[in-house]
Amino acid sequence: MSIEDIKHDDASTVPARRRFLNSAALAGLAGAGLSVGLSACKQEASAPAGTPAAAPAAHGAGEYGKYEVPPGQLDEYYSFSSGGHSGEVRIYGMPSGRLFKRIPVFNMDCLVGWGITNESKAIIGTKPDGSLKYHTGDTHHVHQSYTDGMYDGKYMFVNDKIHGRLARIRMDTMETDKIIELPNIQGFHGTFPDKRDPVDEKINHTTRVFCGAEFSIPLPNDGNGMNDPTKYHSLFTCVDAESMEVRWQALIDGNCDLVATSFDGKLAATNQYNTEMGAHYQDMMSSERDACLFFNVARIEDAVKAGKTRTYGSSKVPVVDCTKAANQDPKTALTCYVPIPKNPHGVNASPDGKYFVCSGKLSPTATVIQLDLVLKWFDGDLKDARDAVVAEPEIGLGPLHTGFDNKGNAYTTLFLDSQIVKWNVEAAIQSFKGDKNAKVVVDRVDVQYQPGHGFTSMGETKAPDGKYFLSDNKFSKDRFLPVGPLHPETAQLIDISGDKMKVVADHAVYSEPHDSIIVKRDLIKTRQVYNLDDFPNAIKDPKESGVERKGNKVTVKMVSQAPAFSLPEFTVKKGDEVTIILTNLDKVEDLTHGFAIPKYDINFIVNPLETKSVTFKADKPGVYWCYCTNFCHALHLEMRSRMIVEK
Ligand SMILES: [Cu+2]
Repeated sequence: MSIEDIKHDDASTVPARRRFLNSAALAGLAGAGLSVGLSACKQEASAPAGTPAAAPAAHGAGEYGKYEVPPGQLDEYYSFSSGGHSGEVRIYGMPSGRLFKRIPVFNMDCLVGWGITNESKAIIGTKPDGSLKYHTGDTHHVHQSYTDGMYDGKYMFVNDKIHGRLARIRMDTMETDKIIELPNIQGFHGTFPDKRDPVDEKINHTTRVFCGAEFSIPLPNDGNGMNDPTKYHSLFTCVDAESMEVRWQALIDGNCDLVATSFDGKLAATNQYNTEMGAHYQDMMSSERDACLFFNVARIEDAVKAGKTRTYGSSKVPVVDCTKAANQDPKTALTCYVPIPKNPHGVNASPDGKYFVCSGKLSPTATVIQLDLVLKWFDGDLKDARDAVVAEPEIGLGPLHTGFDNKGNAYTTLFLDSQIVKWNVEAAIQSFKGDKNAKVVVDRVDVQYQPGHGFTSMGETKAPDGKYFLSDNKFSKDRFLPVGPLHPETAQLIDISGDKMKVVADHAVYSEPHDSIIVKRDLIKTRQVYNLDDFPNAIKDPKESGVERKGNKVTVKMVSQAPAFSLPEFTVKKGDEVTIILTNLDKVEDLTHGFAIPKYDINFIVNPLETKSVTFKADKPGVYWCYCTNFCHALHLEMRSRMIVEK
């Protein structure tokens, strides 16, 4: 038996894992038998085309060899992944699954000094006393900015579900450059940038970011009406992608979950799982149908311009009324509620620009909504919003998220079945019309275990390449060496290029990824060094180094050039408020220095030609050896400066 047989039985009739277990029981020494089969297979297979001759024998050989990246070679894709309640974003290489970078966003990070330096504190947000407003975050969804329906390598947006914040990461440095807090919402879950301007047809790039609030709260949430369900509402928020200011919010019925945007820019949508507006768990599942809620962005912005808005609490953000009651006439409606089966999760845009697909979660179906029919409803030419649904195939238990290839197929994660199901969108539409011969479900593959998000390579652009599907699974159980009670998560790589899906790698990922995008490497252009002019407080010449005093406020200016800081020592007095400004004048790529002050809880890095600063109270007299934490030179250990705090 080869591994091929095990993984690719007709899984629609015999789930492959059960078949495997049966076979294993019959074989008795299944593990041994399998490993013999595998090694034999590895010896026989020849290296696939494109594998360099110099690659070690262990790489490039065997049926999984082509999914490995040999030493010295680069991955074909970046995978950008949210980090869940770690509050960060991660960058992996695909197909290798190698972790390249963890970008601190809403969390603190002592590697780079995120949450410690003055610059990062200003981005995260502080209380009046200068301490961080929040120390926690929960990132769920990452999406990049678009130009002409493709990633443009400019920005990446990510949500914080806990505190209702949106962050922007600039892609040239892959660092967070802006964080804003959305007013009057809780449980900010789904987010998606638009793909072209909804109003100005000439602007064919991302201009706005849409944000869905999952938890309804009393508006305003000021301690009044806490037991009055009619006071509870969710708001859908539109943020300007460039200024990162909130442009408007929409008051809706029900809640928001995930968000999708159309390629023509006209529509944004959110799936809704609690149209019942239940405040308790059991109340949230009583309706047989919830909705996918479409926003007519241009009409909403006309209403904002016309002043048909209100505000809540101290927020100045204009709020438009997008409830059902206020939007009865399609010809003037700002929103269209399309009924779909109960408690949906996930809404994804097909790359041809025609459809949004919602998953059932509590229904074994995916719902295909045709966007031009939604626009027809807004024109008053479609009688019933439900008529925009053009297919609703039964695909399996617990469908959550859908990715797309370049051949008209959709790939949906099935949480309860622990499978990925491949189904054909046009066949589903034909079947919905009554064609009994339409073969909707094309293939299934088991994953280990309980997949949440799943995504195809380039699948959120107009040009998916149909090569990979990545399944972010919620449980890994027995797939990795045990590391205590908290298991690693699995991102399983699936080759979707052939007729049959094939799981080709288990990548262990640190808890807890939710969403990723897989981006071709040539679409990302990073910079290797900063520009001194990017920092108004840069110390451009070592001669500017020194200590300046204004009362008890002391500024210490210095530069780093391997293997020395420009000030071998500096003196301050107990009680001083000390600000240290450090510019790294090394311009060599990758020559980063660190700066740590023992007992003062300070640690940060400065990349080539970058400037950072920290401010602290010199409350402990004595000698403190500030040292370089980031290996930089043969004399790295000698790279120090002595801080003397006089009594
Ligand atoms: Cu150094």
